[in-house]
Amino acid sequence: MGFDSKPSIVILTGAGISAESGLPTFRDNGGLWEQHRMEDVATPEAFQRNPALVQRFYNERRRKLKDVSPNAAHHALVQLENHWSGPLLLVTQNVDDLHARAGSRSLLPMHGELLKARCLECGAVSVWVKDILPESRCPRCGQLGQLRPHIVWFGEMPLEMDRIFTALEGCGLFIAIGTSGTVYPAAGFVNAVPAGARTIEINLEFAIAGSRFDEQRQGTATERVPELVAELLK
Ligand code: BJW
Repeated sequence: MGFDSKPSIVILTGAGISAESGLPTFRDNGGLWEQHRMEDVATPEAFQRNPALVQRFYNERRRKLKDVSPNAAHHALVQLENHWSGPLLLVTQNVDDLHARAGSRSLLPMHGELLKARCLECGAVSVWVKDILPESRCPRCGQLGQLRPHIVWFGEMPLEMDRIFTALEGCGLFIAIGTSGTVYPAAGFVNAVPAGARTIEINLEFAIAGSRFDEQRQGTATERVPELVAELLK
């Protein structure tokens, strides 16, 4: 079903949209949290306790980005952005660069980006495509060994929350793709949209308990997202 006028769209993506590109999700079978305890690699305390382990976890994931490419779901969202005449904001929980590489422009990576490093000394955020090592220097202030991955860990504030909630509160369509909806604040975004807004969820599988979305479309992101985009642009 299409729209008569063009409402503002907010799209939230999670690890499921990149799964078919070859990047593991967190909580599925074979996911990242099966091999690593999230308390050991994705908290500020873990980084203080064992920076080498945390850097290795993110260095390995950063290296892997070279071997993967955006898939049909990432590309379909670019089509939607290019042809939708209303406002559109793509909020991703993913730290990979696949939306950006596909060509999404109105993109907000709320949990940070693997290809950036942040300096604990001067706060500068720099593009960083290599491993972060003890001998790495901040490109801005030159300090040695003070770079951390530009990633939002548990207990830290996700990025640009004001901009996200402003968009949610003004949207007419909210679409969540490939996220388990277990991590807040993203899991609560569906509750922040106006009462009349349409809400659609795409996922490989759904919990049996009731959903907070108007529509649930079950299937892979590479099937369901291009389908939905074609419907919306009809
Ligand atoms: C497919 C598919 C295919 C597979 N096609 N689909 C107690 C109660 C409530 C909240 C809290 C609490 N205790 C602590 C909190 C807060 C905490 C939190 O939510 N914890 C929960 C675990 C309970 N949150 C925070 O700390 C956040 N900060 C915060 O809250 O600040 C305060 C604040 C308050 C109010 C407003 C604003 C701020 C920070 C969260 C940081 C999350 N960081 C991580 C790791 C870092 C990034 C990284 O290393 O990559 O981000 S955790 C991890 O989970 C990662 C992801 O972005 C995030 C979400 O995971 P996602 O994407 O949903 O992946 P999965 O694996 O869970 O699901 C994949 C889905 O895809 C599945 O459903 C599959 O079915 C599906 N799928 N293949 C379609 N082909």
